[in-house]
Amino acid sequence: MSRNRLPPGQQLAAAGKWPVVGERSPAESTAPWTVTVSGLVDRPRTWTLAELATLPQVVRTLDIHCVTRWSKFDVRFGGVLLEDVLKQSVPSTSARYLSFVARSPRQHSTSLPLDEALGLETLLATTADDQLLTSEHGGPIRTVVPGKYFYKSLKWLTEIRVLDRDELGFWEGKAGYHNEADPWREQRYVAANLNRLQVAKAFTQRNFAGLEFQALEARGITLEGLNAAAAVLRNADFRQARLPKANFERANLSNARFEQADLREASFRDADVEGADFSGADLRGCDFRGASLLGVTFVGSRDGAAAASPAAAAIVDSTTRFDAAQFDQLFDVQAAYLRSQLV
Ligand SMILES: Nc1nc2c(c(=O)[nH]1)N[C@H]1C(S)=C(S)[C@@H](COP(=O)(O)O)O[C@H]1N2
Ligand SMILES: [Mo]
Repeated sequence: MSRNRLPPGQQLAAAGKWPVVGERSPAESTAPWTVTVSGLVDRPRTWTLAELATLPQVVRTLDIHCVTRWSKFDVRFGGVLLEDVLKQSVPSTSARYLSFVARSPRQHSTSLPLDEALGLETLLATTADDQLLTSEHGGPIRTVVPGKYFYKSLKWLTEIRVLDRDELGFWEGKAGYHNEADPWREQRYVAANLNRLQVAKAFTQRNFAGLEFQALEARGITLEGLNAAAAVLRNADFRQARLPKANFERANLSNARFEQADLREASFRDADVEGADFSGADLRGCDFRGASLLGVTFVGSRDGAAAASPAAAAIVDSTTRFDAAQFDQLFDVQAAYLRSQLV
């Protein structure tokens, strides 16, 4: 038997109904519609719709799943493959992420890892059920990303930025929507036990103080000066996040991931960072006094990969503060690495 087509927590929208979610219309402009491929590519290019129409046209019948719990089966989307557009621009070897940007009042955006966007066969769609896309559903052109919540499918596409780091989109960076967005794993919001308004407020005010997030997904996020005092952030993923001057005093960060994060002048005083991974993070000016450091990684990675490569070592210098006694909690190679850097 084939697996249930309806992901957990979803309901089918009424027959023939397709709700409009989020922005309802693009930015007003009389300029002809274009789609630009920019960033880490050998050949940046701006396409008119007529030029895009010369690429191979594909039709895909897809199920869409909105994070607000409605799904719609068998929408026939027509357009061109992202892959066919990107390959004309030749992404450079450092390209890892794509940010899709809308010609909309708030320049709405959403992002995906490059490999995933291609692997899922992302479409730049111009038709749905054999009709031109209506404006409210993203016409004249939108992305459609099969297998993700529909918020990863951007209406009114006007730019595809090719990047080496993730830049979180509008919902993901401002409203706590999950950056991976897999409907089969119910990756709706970064914090399962907070409602969307609470999460949105925490992010816009950069104030997580005292809040509890389960396995917060905050990879690549920018939250300079975040106040996360006494927050419960076990298993949080802050890889590559920009968190200078963040306040994590007394927070529970056990097993959190901070690889490659910018943590300059952050405070972890009296925090629990047991099992956390700081490899590659910038820890200049950071304060770890009083923190519990059992099993922390500063050099090499917790996954054992790239153990000896210099990029995998945290940046630590005489401005990074520890109590001498804390080194007893660390594995020998970790303590030796810190001692070698702190002099
Ligand atoms: N430009 C833009 N694209 C967007 C949004 C938005 O607000 N602006 N909302 C997203 C969300 S949350 C969903 S569910 C789908 C909704 O698409 P629809 O209105 O065609 O159903 O578009 C996504 N793409
Ligand atoms: Mo959505």
